[in-house]
Amino acid sequence: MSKSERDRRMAWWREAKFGMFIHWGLYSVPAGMWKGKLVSGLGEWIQFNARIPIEEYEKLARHFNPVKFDATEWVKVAKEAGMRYIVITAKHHDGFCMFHTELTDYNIVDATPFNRDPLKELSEACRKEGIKFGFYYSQLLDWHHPDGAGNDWDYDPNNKNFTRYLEDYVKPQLRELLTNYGSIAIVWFDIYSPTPEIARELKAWVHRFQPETIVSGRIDPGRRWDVGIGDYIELGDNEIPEKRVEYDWETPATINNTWGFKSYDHDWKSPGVIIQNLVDIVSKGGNYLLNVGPTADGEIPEPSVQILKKVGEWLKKNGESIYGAQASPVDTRPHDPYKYTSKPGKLYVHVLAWPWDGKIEMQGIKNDVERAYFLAGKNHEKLRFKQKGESILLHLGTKPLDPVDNVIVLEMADRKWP
Ligand code: JFZ
Repeated sequence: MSKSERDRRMAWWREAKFGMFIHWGLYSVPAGMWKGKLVSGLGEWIQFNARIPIEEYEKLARHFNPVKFDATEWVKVAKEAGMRYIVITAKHHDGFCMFHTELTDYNIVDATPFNRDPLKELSEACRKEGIKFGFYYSQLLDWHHPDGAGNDWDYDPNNKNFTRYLEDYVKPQLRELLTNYGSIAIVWFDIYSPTPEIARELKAWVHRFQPETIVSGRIDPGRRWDVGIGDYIELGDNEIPEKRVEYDWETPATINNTWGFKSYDHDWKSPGVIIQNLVDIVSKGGNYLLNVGPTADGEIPEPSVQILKKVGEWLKKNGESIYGAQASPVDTRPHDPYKYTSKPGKLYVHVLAWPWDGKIEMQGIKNDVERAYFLAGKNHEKLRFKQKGESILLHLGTKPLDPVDNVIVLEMADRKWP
């Protein structure tokens, strides 16, 4: 894969910066409870954590009837949040398929009273609204299929045949997903192909059907193999690196503490935390894929909707400093009360903590600043500043415009800087 080919494929993704992850499946029915007891751990791992036999877990399908599901509404929530792409679980580790597949009846169309294909409806709604659509696919762990990995309580691991699983199940399902659901922007594999050869084989298989599809980093364990077969590096859950990463990378993140819905996880991140995480990630060159975990009724939990609405309001005023922005060209220290993003000729100073005296001093600005103003300011009225070599003293005034992140634009003399 040439650099120019990958650059072409990644262009929209580097511009987009912010996406919606959706973990939705049978696990949304128990929602973190089993036989009247709370099951600790991630919502979508309940079958593994409670070692639920397939015969019992399958029965959930007859109770899965998400009549409140409205793909247009979900896409509206993503758009209002300022999210530019959506990745939804097609098949998670429990093996239940959220799309109509000929390979098994263990899918939402054939096994539930719902009898509709949410991936079809969501992909169509995304296309109508200009949101990129992708799907998550668990290519190794499958606690339902006899040849899938991970279920040692119903099956004897010694009798499993992963090659058979890959050839007779995974590849045909990927063909269905890459043939029947329109343009697929991303295939978000998880977690890890068993060997680099299989990872390369899966990536080639995806591109046989849709050459422009981006393949996520978790097609392989990334740096652990040092071969990076995916189109970008997928960091750990909610992991934000200390420093800028000189490659395409993404932080997958929960909005509370679980991916799949849990009825009692109300530990929501505030809009402020989400905005500051987004700024931190973009300032280091990454994308932020933030998750919602819809209920068994087919609704995105209202607290998530309200949080995302507030994030979108901030992005409406300050999106220029995020979408298509480059990582900070100036090093900052972890405790600095500001982060930088940049575009040619502009440095965006994200003031994350308002200085009591209304002033901030910045070092390492290796170009002459011509003008400074609040990005969200009505008329971009000029701010007073004093530059001495590479250091700048900026007078912000005593009242912030925004409670979370006030973005100051420094217009540089060199329109091509950095
Ligand atoms: C995986 C899944 O097991 C989990 O249910 C969820 O879908 C999440 C997005 O992805 O969990 C992982 C996989 C890899 C790492 C961490 C969590 N990792 O490499 O640090």
